[in-house]
Amino acid sequence: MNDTPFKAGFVSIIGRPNVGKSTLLNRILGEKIVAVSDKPQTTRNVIRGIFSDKTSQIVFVDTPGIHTARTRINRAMVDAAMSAVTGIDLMLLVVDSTEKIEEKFIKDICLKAGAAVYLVLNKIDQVTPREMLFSLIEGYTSLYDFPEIIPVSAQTGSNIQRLVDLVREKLPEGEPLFPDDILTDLPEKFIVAELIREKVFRLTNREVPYGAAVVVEAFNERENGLVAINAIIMVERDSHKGIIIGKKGTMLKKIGEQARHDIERLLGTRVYLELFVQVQERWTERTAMLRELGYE
Ligand SMILES: Nc1nc2c(ncn2[C@@H]2O[C@H](COP(=O)(O)OP(=O)(O)OP(=O)(O)O)[C@@H](O)[C@H]2O)c(=O)[nH]1
Ligand SMILES: [Mg+2]
Repeated sequence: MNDTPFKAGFVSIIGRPNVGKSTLLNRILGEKIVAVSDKPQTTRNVIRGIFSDKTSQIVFVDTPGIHTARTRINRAMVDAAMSAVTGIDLMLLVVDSTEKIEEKFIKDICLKAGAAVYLVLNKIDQVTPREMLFSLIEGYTSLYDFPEIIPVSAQTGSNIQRLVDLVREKLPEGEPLFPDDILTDLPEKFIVAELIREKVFRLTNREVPYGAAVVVEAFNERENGLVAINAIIMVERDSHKGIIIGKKGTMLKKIGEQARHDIERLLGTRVYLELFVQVQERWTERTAMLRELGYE
């Protein structure tokens, strides 16, 4: 064991919206730190998740899905994703194996990549018949000389260990950059806001989730071990506020209950969570607000 060199490095997770990048990060870490939903453009920031074991420390960089962005906030999201294409040791280009191959997109990203690119074929649990996988792999092989093409299911965990092993092989020898017991370099407050935002994404529809942001205002550890958290859900319109609160407050209660469950799991303590809803018109187009929320 002692002659196994320690490996360390940065690995970005890049791809179209909704292909399962964030699900993959949570699965590798074994904890939920980033929001996942069935709606595209769930992830808004670049978020580093740190995987540590005896022989390696791998900093995985989750990114917003790359798409043709029209609004200001979406442009900021795509810029953030593109910033993680370089300055890394390896890129995981994630695709949905139930979708058809986007030749131009794949080639473009591979050309811009500042490091080797592994192709990750996600959602293989949805591919039937299995033989389809072979023709898919052939198709991707003819596009670019990927050192590895790895079929996985981030949802079921299938082949994820193999993926981590292959990532480790490609990383340089080096010392860990972070303590081995932290999951991310972001403050707890940020992850808490992300978990609350996930519930808004999952439980509301149409334009409501896209106009919502979450800010954690207070995070206090009480003597009895309980953590008291106050957070504001910011929305763009009065009508959205009504939807988030719901009939007799039922929606807000549901968001709060589900978020508290995830936060308690993450922190390993009991949590008292209080949520407020506030209207901030057109915040998704306002530079100062975007900057304040960490989106620019
Ligand atoms: N069946 C199946 N569904 C998956 C798998 N991985 C992710 N999903 C689902 O795909 C949807 C999108 O997952 P996300 O992890 O939020 O996707 P993303 O690529 O991070 O999306 P953005 O943040 O919007 O760019 C969710 O409904 C996931 O549950 C998988 O391996 N199999
Ligand atoms: Mg995501």
